[in-house]
Formats: sequence, structure tokens, C-alpha cells
Amino acid sequence: MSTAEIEALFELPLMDLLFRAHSVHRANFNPNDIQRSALLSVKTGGCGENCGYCSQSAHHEGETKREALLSVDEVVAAASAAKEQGASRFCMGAAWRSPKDKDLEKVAEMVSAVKALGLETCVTLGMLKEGQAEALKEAGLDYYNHNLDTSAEHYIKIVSTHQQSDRVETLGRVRGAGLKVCSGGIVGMGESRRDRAALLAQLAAMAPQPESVPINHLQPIPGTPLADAPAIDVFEFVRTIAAARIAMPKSFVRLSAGRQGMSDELQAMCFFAGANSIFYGERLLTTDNADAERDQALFARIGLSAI
Ligand code: SAM
Ligand code: DTB
Ligand code: SF4
Repeated sequence: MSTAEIEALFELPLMDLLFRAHSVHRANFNPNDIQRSALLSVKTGGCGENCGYCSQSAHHEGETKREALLSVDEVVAAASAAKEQGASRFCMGAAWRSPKDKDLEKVAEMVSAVKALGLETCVTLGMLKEGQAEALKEAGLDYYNHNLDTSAEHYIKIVSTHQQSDRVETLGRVRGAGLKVCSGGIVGMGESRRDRAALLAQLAAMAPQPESVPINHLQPIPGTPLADAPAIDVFEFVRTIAAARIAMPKSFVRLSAGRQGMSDELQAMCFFAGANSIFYGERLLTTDNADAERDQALFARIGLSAI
């Protein structure tokens, strides 16, 4: 679908858009299923990139407390706890522009150990160079997360230390190594509706489309350039989920950062619009997530089952 076609979806009356998105959702998935991924920051803060939304950039006053790379044992303990709580996938994030080969070896060990617990594995480590995606695949990695984050046009206003095209290149390496792709973006960074449509068009144009598409609501971090970004209308967020579902009918669309601040009703509307995955567990990377008890209660009330 083109940017203009996706923009036209955004322009529909909300009820028409929801009906269309839910019909596409139903034709491709059981609408009562929800996939749950847990997240762990395995290396926190001190990142040399200047992504304007991020709590981990060394360029921002609001940088979070730095932590060195965790040990394999620490990661395994967190992954076991996540499995116990019901997560099916464990995603490990590192605040790197790109991993050094020595770091990658350590992460590969983490991946193998998490895989051995019977969990699906995902990592998000920044840009990859030749051969690194293959090494991760070899270690048992299922998914690589690397978000395009926003339209190419808006990206240059948010980050200047790399380009969105660098991210596209890494996604090519990930796909080339036979890994599944997790790629999505952030809504609420001062972008226009056209930027949101352009991001979805760019993701949808990938062949094959990403298996997993996280849609994050900006978590404004004090001391970052986007701390005071204007809030977007909640229905515009729902529209973004619905448009993602229509443009990428077979992808898992993940209702990602920002759930903590959303009402149960708003989350239910996002699930109706086609979101069928969440980040599950008390923490995202450096900020709090909706807690698991609340999620379980919500799923029980509305009849969603974990897959
Ligand atoms: N350094 C790697 C990278 O940039 O790809 C991996 C970690 S980075 C924190 C992973 C993703 O988290 C970003 O691409 C962005 O989509 C999301 N993210 C980071 N900070 C966020 C925030 N404040 N609100 C919403 N999403 C955020
Ligand atoms: C993604 O799309 N969202 C996650 C994960 N992929 C790595 C990260 C959200 C981070 C939210 C802000 C924080 O906790 O630092
Ligand atoms: Fe944050 Fe990743 Fe950007 Fe580093 S590269 S500042 S960790 S989003």
C-alpha cells in the first residue's frame, strides 16, 4: 500500500476504519489470541547515538543510570521468571549504536541459554555489520528487533548520528541471515499523520513484511529533546494500529510502550483494531510497563487467551 492509500485509511470515520481493520484481523488471526513478549535491558545507558526520544543516550541530560552488560546467569534468571509468568518470547535490548564482536559473542551465549529454556528469542542491539546476524542465527536467535521508528523525512529531526537508511540496511542483513524481523515505530514524536502513514507504508513495502510490528507510544523522558512533545489524540493512536493491521495483514502488531498510561477500554479498542501482541512484565527497558496482574485481569475480563 502506498503512503497515500494508508493516509486515506486514517481519514476514514473511526467506526469504518475499525470495522475494516477488525475484518482483516479476523480473516488472518483468531481475534481472541494474544502473544506476550518480555523485555530485559541487558546493557543500559551510555549510548553514543542521539535519538531524541531515548533515555539511554549519553547526549541527553535525562540519561538513565548506566549499567554494564549483564552476565548470562542474570539474563537466564530473568528469562525463567518471564517464562513462569507466561511470556512466550524473551527480548534482550542493548544501548549500542552497534555491537562489537566481543559483545556479540556474549549476547550469542545469552541467546543460546534463553532458547534452551524453551522461549522464543529476540534481541535489539543496534546496527549490525556483515556476519553478525548470521552469528546470532547460529546461536539460536529467532527475531531481531530494529525499528524504523518514524518516516525518513521526520527521522532526520529526531536523530542526527545515523540515518534511517542505515536501519534499512541492517534489516536487510537480518532478513538475509534467515532471522525473523521485528520492526515498527514510535507514535507521538511531533510527526504528522502523513509521517505515520509513510512509516507504515515503508514497513509494509518490505518483502516479506516484518513478522512483528511494535507500535510504541512515546514515553516522554524528562531531560530528552522530546520530553515535552505534544500528546497525540488517543484515537489517532488507535487509527495507527488499525492502519498497521490493514497494511500488514499477517504480521503480529504489538501494542508496545505506553500501555501503562492507557485505560483498559483504550487497550481493548487497540486489540479490536488489530493489535495481537504486547510487552508483558513490569519493566520495558528503562521505564515501567503495565503490570502483569493488571494484564491478566484485563484478558480474563475480555476473553483474550495467551498464545
Ligand atoms: N539501541 C538499539 C536501537 O536503537 O535499535 C536497541 C534499543 S532501542 C532503546 C529500541 C527501541 O525502543 C527504539 O527503536 C524505539 O523504538 C524504542 N524506544 C526507545 N525509547 C523509547 C521511548 N521513550 N518511548 C517509546 N519507545 C521508545
Ligand atoms: C520496541 O519497539 N519497544 C521496546 C523494544 N522494542 C525494545 C522498547 C520500548 C522502550 C520504552 C522506553 C524505555 O523503557 O526505555
Ligand atoms: Fe537509544 Fe538505541 Fe538510539 Fe542508543 S541507538 S540512543 S539505545 S534508541
